[in-house]
Amino acid sequence: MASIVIKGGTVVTADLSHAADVLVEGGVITAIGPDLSGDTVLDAAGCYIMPGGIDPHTHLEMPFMGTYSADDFESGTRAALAGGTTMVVDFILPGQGQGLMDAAQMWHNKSGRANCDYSYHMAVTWWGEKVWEDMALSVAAGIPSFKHFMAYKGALMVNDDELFASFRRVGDLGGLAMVHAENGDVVAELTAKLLAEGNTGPEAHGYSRPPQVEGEATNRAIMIADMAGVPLYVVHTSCEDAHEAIRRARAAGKRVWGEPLIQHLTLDESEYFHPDWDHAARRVMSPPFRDKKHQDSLWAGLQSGSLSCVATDHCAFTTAQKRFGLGDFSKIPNGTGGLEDRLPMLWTQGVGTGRLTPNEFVAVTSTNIAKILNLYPKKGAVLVGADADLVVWDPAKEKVISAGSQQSSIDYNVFEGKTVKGLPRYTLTRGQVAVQDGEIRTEEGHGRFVGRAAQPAVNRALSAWKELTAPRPVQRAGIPATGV
Ligand code: DUC
Ligand code: ZN
Ligand code: ZN
Ligand code: ZN
Repeated sequence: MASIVIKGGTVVTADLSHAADVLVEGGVITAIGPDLSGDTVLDAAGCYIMPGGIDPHTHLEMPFMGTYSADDFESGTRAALAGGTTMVVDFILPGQGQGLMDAAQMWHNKSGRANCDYSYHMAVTWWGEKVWEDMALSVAAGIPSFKHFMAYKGALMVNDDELFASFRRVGDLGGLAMVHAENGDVVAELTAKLLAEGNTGPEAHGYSRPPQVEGEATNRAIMIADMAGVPLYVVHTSCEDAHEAIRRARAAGKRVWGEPLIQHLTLDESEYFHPDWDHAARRVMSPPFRDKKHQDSLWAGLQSGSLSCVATDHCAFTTAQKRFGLGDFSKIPNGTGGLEDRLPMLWTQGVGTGRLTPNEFVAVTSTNIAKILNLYPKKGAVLVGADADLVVWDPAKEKVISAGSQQSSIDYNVFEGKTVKGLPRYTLTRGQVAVQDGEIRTEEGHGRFVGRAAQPAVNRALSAWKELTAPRPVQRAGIPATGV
């Protein structure tokens, strides 16, 4: 079997940095140490050898707001690999009334062209007995994390009674509850008011979803998760109000995690006041970009450990799609890209400024989420036996981000014009070199689905409420309890 040796670099993990060569055979790491040899040599002199990035939050080819997100599993994972990310976790979004496993099959059909490995979260977009039953099948099929939208009223939003019932079910199954935390009722009211007063442009988007709607929903989700006895992962934490709730929950011993996005860390609300409508609309996503106070809070959370993972929420729409919202900001498809730029932007603005150490960078881009999602140490590690999902990172390599040279299918880039210093020299996906000195050598269909096991033993011990009330009646889909 042909082997690859990565020579002359410094291995950087979430724990430590040390000079070593890395030997790769059959898609996995088989040795780490001095003076290794192999059939092919990749020169890592001056570079860091790190676990490839894991993006826990993508929406590839997703039906949303009357259209489909523009990057599919092929272009999305190609963009990921170009930027040093070797795994994505995408959200399965069942339609209203659609069974979860039916939706999962649709996602499996789409993901056959992936260039790197991938996993899924399941979204709970409606509630009923069928969903309650399918949740067990989802866990058995390797999809034990369940996302709930507290916003997008009239479409994806679930109410508190449904949230509580679903969270309890997730807890009983040993899964992970996830939330998009914004108060959808308040967002709907503010949106209607802004439009009625003639505020139709993209600059109104931020006013329709102030930090308070996110702070309130984050607090509510944390309390409901605690009562349900389930761990909680809060996606796209964008502001101090939400971060404060997460920080407080963690300090109180609750198993709650927060996920800032690279966009919220590095772009601010002034983008929505750009005189060019297209410029502003291209940056419309939910939650919206915030001001510097909130950005500082997110960086501080990464430094102190109160926030755990940096994601993208990659949900890219072309300019033509964004223009569906001309004359009504609430119809601008929500979402931005970032898969190719997450690692270079975080390295430049985090490690490059001294805000993060290289080890913290690995933790928040790869290892932490691998542990939270029960992928570790197959993913997120540089260890013998781990998958050879690796990035050989050249801290001296520079470029200016430009849509003209990106892998994503869209016609712009929200980071356009930003200089990044720190880029992949090589990206390896299960031992295959997918990026070599900027040249893309991805192989369509190389990516595989990675199923994940539930963690019932871990999760059972979480909530005092659960301990006090166990054994408890089995609650079926919003239906009266049936007894144990
Ligand atoms: N927010 C976005 O901006 N896009 C996709 C879904 C979401 O919650
Ligand atoms: Zn969301
Ligand atoms: Zn999302
Ligand atoms: Zn292959």
